[in-house]
Amino acid sequence: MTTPALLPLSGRRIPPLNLGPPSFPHHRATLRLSEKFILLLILSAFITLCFGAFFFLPDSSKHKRFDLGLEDVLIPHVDAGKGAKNPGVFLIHGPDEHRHREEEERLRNKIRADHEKALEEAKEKLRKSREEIRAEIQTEKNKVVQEMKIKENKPLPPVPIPNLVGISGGDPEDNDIREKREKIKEMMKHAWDNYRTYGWGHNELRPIARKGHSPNIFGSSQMGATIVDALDTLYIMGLHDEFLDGQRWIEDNLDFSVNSEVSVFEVNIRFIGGLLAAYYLSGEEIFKIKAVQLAEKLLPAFNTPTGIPWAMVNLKSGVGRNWGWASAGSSILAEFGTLHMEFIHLSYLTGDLTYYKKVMHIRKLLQKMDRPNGLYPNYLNPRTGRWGQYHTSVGGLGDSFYEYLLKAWLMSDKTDHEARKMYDDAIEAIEKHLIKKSRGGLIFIGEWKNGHLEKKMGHLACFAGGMFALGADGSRADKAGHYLELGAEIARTCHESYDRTALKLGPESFKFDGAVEAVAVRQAEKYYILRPEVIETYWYLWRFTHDPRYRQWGWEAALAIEKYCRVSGGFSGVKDVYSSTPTHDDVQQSFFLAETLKYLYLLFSGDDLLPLDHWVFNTEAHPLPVLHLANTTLSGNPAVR
Ligand code: DMJ
Repeated sequence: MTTPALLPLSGRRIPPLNLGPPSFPHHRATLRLSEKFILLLILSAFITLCFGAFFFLPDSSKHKRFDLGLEDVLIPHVDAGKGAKNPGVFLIHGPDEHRHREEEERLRNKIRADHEKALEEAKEKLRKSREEIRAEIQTEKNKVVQEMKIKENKPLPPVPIPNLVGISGGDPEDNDIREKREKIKEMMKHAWDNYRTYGWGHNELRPIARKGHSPNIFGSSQMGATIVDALDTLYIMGLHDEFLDGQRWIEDNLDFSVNSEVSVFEVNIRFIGGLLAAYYLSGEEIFKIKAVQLAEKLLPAFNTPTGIPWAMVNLKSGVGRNWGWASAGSSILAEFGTLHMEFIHLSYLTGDLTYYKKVMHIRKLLQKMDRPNGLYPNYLNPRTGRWGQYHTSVGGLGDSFYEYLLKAWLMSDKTDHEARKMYDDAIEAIEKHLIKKSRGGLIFIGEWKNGHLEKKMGHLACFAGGMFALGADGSRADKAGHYLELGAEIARTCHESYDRTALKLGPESFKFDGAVEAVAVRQAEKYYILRPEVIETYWYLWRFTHDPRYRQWGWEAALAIEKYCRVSGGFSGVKDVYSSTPTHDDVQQSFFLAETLKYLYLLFSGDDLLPLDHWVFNTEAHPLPVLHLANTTLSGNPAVR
């Protein structure tokens, strides 16, 4: 869970994209191709000639020499040494000479015939009209495209679909709760319908300008990020027409063969995660096929000296690189450490262990490394395999790495003990060095920078309340109660960060400095961009405790979003949560539909909707089923047994 959308990127410009079905070169390009084609033919005739000549040339090692212009032929003769002035080379006459002349003649004729044939073919091509040549080229190209399509749409091997429990329902018995849930559904409709009207196919929506929007994490192409991210929320809310609409767009338009440089992490959590969840919920093969096609496009990012992937990859060329702002050319912990869940599912569904191996390689590498104070720094150089700056955080740049360790264990039906141990060790170190109590009694998670604790907590770090609660069961030394309590404390602190603002919406980050507690100080930290983490934590705490305060806090947040972020063209972030007259940032983030509204909907649903012992939510709130597999063998999948 990082904030690359908000961080400066090295400003390389990306050329505009050519979308839609595979395109063919326009007229001028085709003419150039035909000319090249003719030249090639002539060249091939020439090469044939040379090849023939070369093939039948005398072998110099044996001093064989054909002088095609002479009557006499000089060839070696094994018996011809005695009395010779020049041993090894003799003039040959008689029956031998006759046989050699015949042989020579035969070879000459063959070379001549081959040569003439090649020239004839070239002339034949030259006689053809430009149109005919163009048509031939086109036919060849169509054939190649056709073959590629057949390959791309090849059905994937059938695998046993895990037990899918609770993909609908969750109707609350209580009237008041049912009404609240309906209200959240209406908010989802408002966000979706406006995106449908004004931003369809674009990655996100500008609800005030009423047009499409695309942050740089999705590159320069229109990949319909909001559609893919929103699908499973639409599904569980029972918005089936909208779901089908999205499915049709994906079938007809979602194309990954584009010259676009995207964030590997963001595309993984939003697109692959979204497509996999949509596949599991609906059973529609197209989502699985698209997820696998996209994953193939991400794989070149792993071609680094260490196997730690680049942050970005060009989907067409496969060229990868890192963010310009990252310490010493490093990759980011929360990015390369947040691939595990999706990649394990890809291996499960395809029977191809490539994905599994990529993420396990990352894990093994991290396991071997020294960690200052037991903490994982946020930066790792993919060329040298060394840590960059010693900055550790449970918020941006670090967050979802810890989340995925815990969820790898849960998703493996609690058999991936290695992941659980790494999680437990990491959390112990975090608790020791990063988690503190403020003067006013609020528990917060600070950030560790070069041996110094910064008493600042990001909105992103608020997800950790839910993570601690989720990881309580199964924790070391019977500390379940402790971790559930810690989760509740984080939820309380994050609620305070909302409650101490004019809009009752939380700032991007807040400080604990002297008299200042849970409040943003710098102007640049006062915005709220429809983020989900605090509501996510309320939901997990609700599921584990059923304490009504979490529903109450969630409802407060929903009302504030409705009041200050809703505009007639959708929902927008706000620039200053401490100002009672908010200015909008005019972006409806795709995670608002994927996460914020989904967690709110689940908060007002019964626990039978997507129960946590059967489903694990990826960091973008896309539910993936628990796989009942052995830790390292993926033995549930017959294709890889
Ligand atoms: C989401 O894309 C994911 O939750 C990610 O892990 C972090 N940031 C956003 C939401 O704030």
